[in-house]
Amino acid sequence: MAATLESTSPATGEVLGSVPEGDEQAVARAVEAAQAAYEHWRLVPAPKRGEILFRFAHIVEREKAALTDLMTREMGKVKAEAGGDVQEAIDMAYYMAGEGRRLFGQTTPSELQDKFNMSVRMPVGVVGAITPWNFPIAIPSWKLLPALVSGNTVVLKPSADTPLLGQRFVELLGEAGLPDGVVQIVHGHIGEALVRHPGVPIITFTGSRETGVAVTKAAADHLKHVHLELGGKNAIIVLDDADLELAVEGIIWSGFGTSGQRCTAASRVIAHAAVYDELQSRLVARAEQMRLGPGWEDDTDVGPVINRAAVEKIHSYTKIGEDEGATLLTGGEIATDGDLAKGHYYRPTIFGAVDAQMRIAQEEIFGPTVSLIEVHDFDEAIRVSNGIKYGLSSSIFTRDVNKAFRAMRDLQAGITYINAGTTGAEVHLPFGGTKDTGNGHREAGQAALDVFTEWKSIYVDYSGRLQRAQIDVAP
Ligand code: UN1
Repeated sequence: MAATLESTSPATGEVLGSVPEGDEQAVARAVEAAQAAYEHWRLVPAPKRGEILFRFAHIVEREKAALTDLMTREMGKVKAEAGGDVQEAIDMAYYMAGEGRRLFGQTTPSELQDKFNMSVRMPVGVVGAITPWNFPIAIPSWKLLPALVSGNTVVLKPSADTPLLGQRFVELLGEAGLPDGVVQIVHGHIGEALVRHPGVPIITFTGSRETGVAVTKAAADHLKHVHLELGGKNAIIVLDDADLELAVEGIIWSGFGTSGQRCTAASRVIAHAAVYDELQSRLVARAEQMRLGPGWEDDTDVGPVINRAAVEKIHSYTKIGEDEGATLLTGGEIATDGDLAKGHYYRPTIFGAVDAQMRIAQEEIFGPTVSLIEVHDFDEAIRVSNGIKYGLSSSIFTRDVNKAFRAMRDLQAGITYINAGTTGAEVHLPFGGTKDTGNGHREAGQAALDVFTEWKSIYVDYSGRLQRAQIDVAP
């Protein structure tokens, strides 16, 4: 009997369904089919490819409520956030559909007479897309839609924690009119087989730093293009002139939204000494009011975390923080009251008196744990914010326009928010990070096309004679 992969709800442990589990042979078959499909897909005019994405956007809009509900069950995030995740895919589909009529290259003058120069974006072939569970509809859209509109075909490996959403995503692309074979899906723990397959010239991966390094090494033998979106240890700076209530809202949303399981989550708060105490007490009060529960219930503020291993990892960091001498202000425990015991719930956790070098302030926890760090001036705040290996998102709350602009210049991160938390990226701007958050590429916006295309420069000589560049130029 063929192996299957079960999907269970992190909210209740209930089995939601299953999908066929792939192995190395399944990867090989998927790549072969995607290679065959590439030969005709690359020739479909880009505006036509875009029209399919446009129809996909409509279909996902129609399916938004159902996908949102499934996401609250399979991944666990609360209804409003699950709806946002689906909306992000709709937005990306409309945006990339439009790219079908742009995909702009450059035309330039030639240094020679009767010669025409231009550059065009070329598709590359089969893209291997490895997507995480935390944005199970949005992130596949970030990867697949720019890859497809550019003329590539794709083998998608969604997270083993959210296979049903991955499956649904691909089914809806089919319904939108994507030709057979253009997108393949393989489930299970087959990421390495996909990364090593010689027929897959591009790998796009979102996940941990450690896996990102392994992906890069495995892809090196075939000199693959590798796009990585890795971790974060994002900070919100709160200066002494900040609107404190607004800062509290931003921290609660960015720190505990999606139960802290966003690459862009705020896991550090860097507060000026003049507002530190007040901020701390307001944050603790707010965190303690948050209601844990299944994402589909209207009054749930914080949903479950993804699985048992995640809850254990998060809890191990609570112990690490206590051992390091930080003050556990609230939370710090697995929630098991009533029906919560059936799922994987962790209480919103805040540590005070955190030193910037502690492990809880340096390592990605990927859960609802926020560390408060006190600083004494703007320069120290920037130094602390930058004093980590990652560089994804960053934020500052201040009413001083000069400090805001200095922060925009000096924060070492791919994203900076002014007077907003660290989450909330929009699809038409580049998304990604500096330092160990990635390898210099960006998703979303025009920048995504750079991951999925290669430039070709074309020279057309209509002079009817040999014209040698650099030599036969007019004096
Ligand atoms: C992620 O956490 O991997 O800006 C993506 C945000 C979301 C996307 C997060 N729009 O937080």
